[in-house]
Amino acid sequence: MNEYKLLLTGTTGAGKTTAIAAISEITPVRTEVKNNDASFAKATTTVGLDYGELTLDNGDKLRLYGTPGQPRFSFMWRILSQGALGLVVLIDNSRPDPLADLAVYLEGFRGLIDEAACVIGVGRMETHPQPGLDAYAEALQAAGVLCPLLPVDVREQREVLVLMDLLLTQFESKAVADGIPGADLAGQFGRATAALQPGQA
Ligand SMILES: Nc1nc2c(ncn2[C@@H]2O[C@H](COP(=O)(O)OP(=O)(O)OP(=O)(O)O)[C@@H](O)[C@H]2O)c(=O)[nH]1
Ligand SMILES: [Mg+2]
Repeated sequence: MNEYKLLLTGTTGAGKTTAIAAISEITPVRTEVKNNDASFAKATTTVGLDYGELTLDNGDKLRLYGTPGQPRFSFMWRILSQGALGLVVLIDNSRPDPLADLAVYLEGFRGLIDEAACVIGVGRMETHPQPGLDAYAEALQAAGVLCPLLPVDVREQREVLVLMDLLLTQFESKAVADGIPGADLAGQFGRATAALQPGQA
């Protein structure tokens, strides 16, 4: 059995814990505490990490890790990045400067992004359409990062699955380009999750 580690990162409230809970087949391991930071209105925040699992069609396992959101825990980003196959960056478009948030994660996870795969999901675009996806695409290009970018609502299981699928597909393409036989991860993932019902992950 092979195991693959995927990371989700993003600012506090971007939805890392929600996204992992949406697709994990085990009850996610959370390290939530009551939020005492008045700068964001949320009852709980993750201080360590989130962890969830998803078994692929062939029995291989995806291990899903959510990083702590706050930059003061950024020392953990490096630890968690080790051996990861890819990174999902979740952006909350309702924050004051979400493009600056993106820059923080592109910088903080540069090694992983360059060596592995990444996908950017921008949340809350319905209520906060600006900055638009064009601005994000320009920022990615300026940073020399090539990865899929899409709006996402992490409360929707299907949308979280799309993010993961994009990550696995990229990993597969890179493996093939590097002459390594692909593990058909995206296909395994698609078959494993096809029957998932919302809330039944
Ligand atoms: N209204 C609305 N709520 C959203 C949307 N996306 C996410 N949320 C909510 O935003 C909250 C996200 O919280 P978490 O999943 O705890 O965020 P997190 O990234 O784990 O945050 P930290 O652990 O503090 O770093 C949840 O209550 C979601 O339901 C959206 O598009 N619209
Ligand atoms: Mg969290």
